[in-house]
Amino acid sequence: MNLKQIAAERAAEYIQDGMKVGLGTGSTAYYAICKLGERVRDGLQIQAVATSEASDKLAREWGIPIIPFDQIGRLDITIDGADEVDPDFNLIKGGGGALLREKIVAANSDQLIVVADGSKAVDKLGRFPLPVEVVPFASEWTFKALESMGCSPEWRMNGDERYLTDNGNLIADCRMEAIEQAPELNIQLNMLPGVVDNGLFINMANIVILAKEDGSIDEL
Ligand code: ABF
Repeated sequence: MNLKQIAAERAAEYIQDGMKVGLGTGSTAYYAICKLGERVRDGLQIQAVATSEASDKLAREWGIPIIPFDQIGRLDITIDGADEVDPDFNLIKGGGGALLREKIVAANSDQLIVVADGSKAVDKLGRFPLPVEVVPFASEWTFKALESMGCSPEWRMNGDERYLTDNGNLIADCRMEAIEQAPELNIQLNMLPGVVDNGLFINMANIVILAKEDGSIDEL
């Protein structure tokens, strides 16, 4: 079993009958969805919402009941991956492009369980480029505003085209190297009119499950 799978399958043990569950996105969340799918086939009764089209499709293939977000109500637990986790459990997410739905689903959950291999733990956020979701209208204006803030943005590309999120927006990956004041930056970025949201998840994670090289688990 690889490290991502070890962390994800441990998180899946938190899910019990009758729970409403948020399904994350990415290669670690993938294993959590598969494990939950196996358990659903064995009789586990849950309802779920997915944070991306890809996770929605995977969950449906496993027979996990997917409910529209506006009909499911408050979620008990969301299991999702991360690109970086700092000692305060603040996160960078969105390397997979699903940060907006991930943040909405996490905000509507009693608990957010973050699953990752140990390499995602950092002392300070920012080495991983911070994804910022930008509406297409006036996107060059927004890009310049990000530059003026010192964020060093680069448009995420998909071949020759700009990458589009599941919501039809663009992503500017901001190469910050080290983020000194993540809570403040989160607010400043989201105050820019063309920014829909950014990949800083501040005070949102409740439990972090990191699988380490030796196969042991840090459950924090
Ligand atoms: C999602 O998947 C994202 O927020 C994050 O960008 C990514 C983590 O990737 P992986 O689990 O594939 O390493 O959770």
